[in-house]
Amino acid sequence: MCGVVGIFAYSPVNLTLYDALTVLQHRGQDAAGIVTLDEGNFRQRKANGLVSDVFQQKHMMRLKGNIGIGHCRYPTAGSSSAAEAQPFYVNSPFGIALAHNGNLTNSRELKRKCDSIFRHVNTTSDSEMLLNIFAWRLQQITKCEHLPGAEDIFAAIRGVNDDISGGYAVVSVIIDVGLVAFRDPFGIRPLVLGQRKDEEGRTEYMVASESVALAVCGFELVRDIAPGEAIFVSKDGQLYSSICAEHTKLQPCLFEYVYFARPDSVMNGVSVYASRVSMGTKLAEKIKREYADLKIDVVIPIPETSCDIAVQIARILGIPYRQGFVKNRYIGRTFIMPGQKQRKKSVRNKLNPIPAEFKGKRVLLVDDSIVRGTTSGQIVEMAKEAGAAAVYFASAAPEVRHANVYGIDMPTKKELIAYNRTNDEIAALIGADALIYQDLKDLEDAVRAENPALTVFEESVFTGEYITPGIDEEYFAYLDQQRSDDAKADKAWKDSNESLEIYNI
Ligand code: PIN
Repeated sequence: MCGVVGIFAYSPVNLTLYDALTVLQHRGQDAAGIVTLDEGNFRQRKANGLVSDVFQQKHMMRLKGNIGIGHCRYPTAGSSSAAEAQPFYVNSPFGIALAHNGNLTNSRELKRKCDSIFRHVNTTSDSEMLLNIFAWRLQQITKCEHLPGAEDIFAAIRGVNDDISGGYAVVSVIIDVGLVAFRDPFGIRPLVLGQRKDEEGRTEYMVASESVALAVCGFELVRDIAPGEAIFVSKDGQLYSSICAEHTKLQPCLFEYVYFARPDSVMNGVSVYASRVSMGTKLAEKIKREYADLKIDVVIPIPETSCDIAVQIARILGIPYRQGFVKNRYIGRTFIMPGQKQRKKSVRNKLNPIPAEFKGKRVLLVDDSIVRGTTSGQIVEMAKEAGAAAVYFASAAPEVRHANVYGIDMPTKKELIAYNRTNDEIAALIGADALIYQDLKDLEDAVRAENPALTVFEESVFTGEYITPGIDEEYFAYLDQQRSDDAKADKAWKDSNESLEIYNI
């Protein structure tokens, strides 16, 4: 996952972009970047690391200008090198910088297309390809005879949407032109629009992956960018919008609600927090219905996404809720670390049990999801070592059995614990005395409770049904080769030996 932000204002945007990226940090902790537009020139800073590490005062001072975009990265396709930190930049046909959240599933085709139109891409990043396709489309439309206006930009994005496939939320700035943002035709990846008034009453605009970034930066949420919609804020502050895809249908990623988004965000008209509370309600009802004979003494969340879910389960079951694990908040999300060995070690570093909450008790551990099951297994082991008499495990998401191709970095299918396994087999592998998964319909209903118009979701990790074309065995073979732990370890090694760092100020 990644976080994106774009701001048009009448005063410098560097600090607001920085604040927004800090608030979106949970979406990616691998690299961060900002590009601002300073009187006909781009200013850029990007590097590997957390937002607070990447931007020092000297960088902030140089990031001048009233329009800019920002990105924080969690690598999905491509590698995690500094050269692939976003935004990317091209100087032809105009100065264009672009950053994106998501994954393009036809990146191999796009690479061939870039070669055929003589646009050189310097990295394996699908974002760099996307930028070059966008630039090429703008070039076709304007013939390099004039700067693009709103209609030219929308026509170019219509072309881009024909060329690319996958899940994407894009922000871009064009020198002397303005700020551009667009979302894929299914609205798989999130993108919201906000506005605020400056001291003179002029309207300033912000787009971001999550509404929490708007709230923290003093912008009010106007609406979600619609599926296939593009918006353009011209350099003189006019907002234009257009649906730039022929067939659009809102089918947002269900997993955003399960785990990725911050609870204080509102996505597609649904409070993420409220959806998680509803997930707890649904799961508790299932436990009452189908696991009535389980004797549970205490409900313990595996912090922290699942806390909101577990409180509700405890309330509905009428069983005490206890924070039995203490989380070291200075260690990053274990899920987000590359390479299996590092992941294993960091679970123990990150969570520590309070023995009194476990000793002699039958505990119900609650997590948002079980992906590989490695951390779940270690946590069950910790609970038993702390003296639990029985350990039951509840997951707020159903069995994750299929790879994600739209920008959530899940392991390959074979590395998923639920792949080709029954509930009993999974329970045995993680060492749980009972394992309760949320039903998919309940998860959908939990999210749609606040917005009944959300009839369908992108939920391929649970169903194996992919909503864009070309997701076939051949594509999975390619993904497997990109995403396996071995491939990641290899990439990490190469990246650590890399010396190429371009465009940094
Ligand atoms: C962690 C959220 N959540 C915990 C992410 C672990 C799957 N994992 C997905 C569970 S946090 S595993 O609350 O945001 O810190 O199944 O792959 O072992």
